[in-house]
Amino acid sequence: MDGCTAVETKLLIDPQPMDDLRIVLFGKTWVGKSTLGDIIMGNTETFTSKDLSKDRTQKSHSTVEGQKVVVVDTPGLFKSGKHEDELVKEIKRSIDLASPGPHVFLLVLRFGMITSEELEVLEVFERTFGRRALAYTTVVFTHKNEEYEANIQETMIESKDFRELLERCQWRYFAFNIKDKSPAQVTELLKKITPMGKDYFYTPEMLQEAGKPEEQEEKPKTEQAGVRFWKGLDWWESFWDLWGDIYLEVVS
Ligand SMILES: Nc1nc2c(ncn2[C@@H]2O[C@H](COP(=O)(O)OP(=O)(O)OP(=O)(O)O)[C@@H](O)[C@H]2O)c(=O)[nH]1
Ligand SMILES: [Mg+2]
Repeated sequence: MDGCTAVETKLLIDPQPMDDLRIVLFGKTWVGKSTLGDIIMGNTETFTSKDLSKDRTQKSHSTVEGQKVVVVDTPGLFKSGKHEDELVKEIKRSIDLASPGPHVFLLVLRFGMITSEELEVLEVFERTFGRRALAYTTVVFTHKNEEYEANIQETMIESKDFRELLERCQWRYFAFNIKDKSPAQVTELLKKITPMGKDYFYTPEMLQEAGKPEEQEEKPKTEQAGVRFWKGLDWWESFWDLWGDIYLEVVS
């Protein structure tokens, strides 16, 4: 089982049932984090409630098809008038709120607007939670529309930033259509982001390490992709069948 840490190897052999699935939402302001959080929780208006401060990290929980889900919504990046240090401090509270630590970060991006600013979102994410957090991250594109399937191919070919962003998240992504209120879409998303075992999560210790020189010097390791990478191999194969030739053409 080359490339797996001891705990990951144990999880592959001995998958454990999840008590709760803990999710942290992260992204630029106004991309749809709170809306996504509410839909995951079963079409509530928890995070989009007018009474909630948009500048605070908020937690809520729900049960989706028998699975307890904890969602932590964070304030949006790049809001005018907000100092990054203060914001990052507030966002870091998400790790305590998702105690003992989130199984997954959803990096929420608005599809179709992948520019250097979106890469900057990823930079802030890495500065906040450290490079190791990428192994627990799935990109969620909001604003999915009918043209999405055609657009994604075009965007992938044309936008180096887009490819770089997805590469750094090990090509884990999901396009979410907020107009589709059926539970099937949420079930599909949860299936994609659920790790193999309840003990595979980002920890407060990793947060402590984030930004330290050792972490910055650390090269990305294949094992950091973790259990979800291995679990996602079947997905990867079908993805590669579809896009592999195009990708090779672009990089060659
Ligand atoms: N058409 C469309 N509108 C969306 C989508 N997602 C969110 N919106 C709308 O975009 C606006 C912002 O959504 P929010 O969920 O409040 O965004 P946010 O990222 O939580 O914003 P901040 O809390 O300010 O960082 C709302 O008017 C949503 O209804 C989407 O996928 N498609
Ligand atoms: Mg919000």
